[in-house]
Amino acid sequence: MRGGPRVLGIVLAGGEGKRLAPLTQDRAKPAVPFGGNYRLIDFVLSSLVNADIRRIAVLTQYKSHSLDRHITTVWRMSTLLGSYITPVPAQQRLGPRWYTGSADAIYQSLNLIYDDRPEIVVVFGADHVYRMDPSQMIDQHLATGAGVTVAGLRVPRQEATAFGVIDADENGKVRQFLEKPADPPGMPGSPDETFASMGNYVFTTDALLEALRVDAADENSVHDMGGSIMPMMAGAGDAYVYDFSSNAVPGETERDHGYWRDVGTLDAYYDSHMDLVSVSPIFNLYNDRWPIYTLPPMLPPAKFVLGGRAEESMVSAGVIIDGGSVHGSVVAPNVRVERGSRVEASVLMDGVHIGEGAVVRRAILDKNVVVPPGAQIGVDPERDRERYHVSASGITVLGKGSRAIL
Ligand code: ADQ
Repeated sequence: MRGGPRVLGIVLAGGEGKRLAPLTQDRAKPAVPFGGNYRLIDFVLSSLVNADIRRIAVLTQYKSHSLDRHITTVWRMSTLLGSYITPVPAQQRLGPRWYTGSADAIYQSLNLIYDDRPEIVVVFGADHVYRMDPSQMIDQHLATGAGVTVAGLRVPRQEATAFGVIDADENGKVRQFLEKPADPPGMPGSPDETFASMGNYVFTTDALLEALRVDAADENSVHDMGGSIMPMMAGAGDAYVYDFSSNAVPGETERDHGYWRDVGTLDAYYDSHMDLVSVSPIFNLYNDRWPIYTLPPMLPPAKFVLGGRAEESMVSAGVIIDGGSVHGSVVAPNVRVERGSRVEASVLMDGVHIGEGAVVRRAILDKNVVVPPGAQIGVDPERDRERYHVSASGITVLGKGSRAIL
């Protein structure tokens, strides 16, 4: 933040993403491709960089190879100008073990904070699709003088059981923080709504260091931001909620104001793609006033030949639609769609090949999947269940490099 306090960004990018399998079989969840050109981590890093937060440590852990490569190639910053975005592997400073939880990840990487000497530490998750201006949250944090401010999303009370739930008073002061409670409390004046934690926090550095020290000494703690640090700081009266609905990002429309999705399950991941492709999308990637950055591959433009066409779809560079048709889908670079084939309401990742006469419906096809001529996916749900991974709501998913069965 220009002219403001010295801010260090820490991005928690070590999640395993088990519920996104098979997409997370070979890669960390924040490295999962999204929206044709992007990876999930691009959303949080774009929000931080757009707010001029340009010293960022990305804490990685599981299967981090493609994540590390993506960060170091796409997000390289000029250290000469005092900026850096750097992946930080599990440092195992405190013994030969992986991180036990997200707070332990920060605790084991405390040297980053000591080296940088920030006044404010912004700790954001890496698994979500959204646009946010963190500087507005930092402004509120400074105004309240709280030790921590947590971003809250208003959701129907019953839908909040999968989240950290923030029970706050009318002034936004957190009374208690409950990690994934069975029966979330309502909000003052709005009993059927509650604040779900977005997993994004702004800390005053000293308050963070003290909370981590106390937590590390507690042998019974799960050493987790939502599971231990937040309940502790809320209990001490040192936490405020930031209402995400008040966040205004340049160029957003009324439709995509407040868009935030936890794409932790295959169905949520799929639905979030469908949010991109309608005529007036509820999440708009074309807002160039708050861009989502990535490094587009150096490829020729998409080409449509022999009557090949795409409607209500996003089609990336290097794609050839060769007589096939695509509808309501997101198509990543280098995909081929051959003659007489039909792709509907699907997510095709880099290098997917759809053979002649094949049909693909309501499917997620990971990188380099081959659908041989005449194969059908998403047409007969029972048959798909025997052969492939099918999500709770019936989305057929083929893992990286696999070949559909005829
Ligand atoms: P979860 O997503 O269930 O809930 P977690 O699995 O800890 O919590 O993931 C949070 C973030 O930390 C993710 O970005 C993940 O990649 C990362 N992460 C997890 N373990 C890590 C580790 N050991 N090292 C580095 N990074 C790690 C959290 C909060 C809830 C909140 C939801 C919002 O605990 O309160 O509601 O996020 O999605």
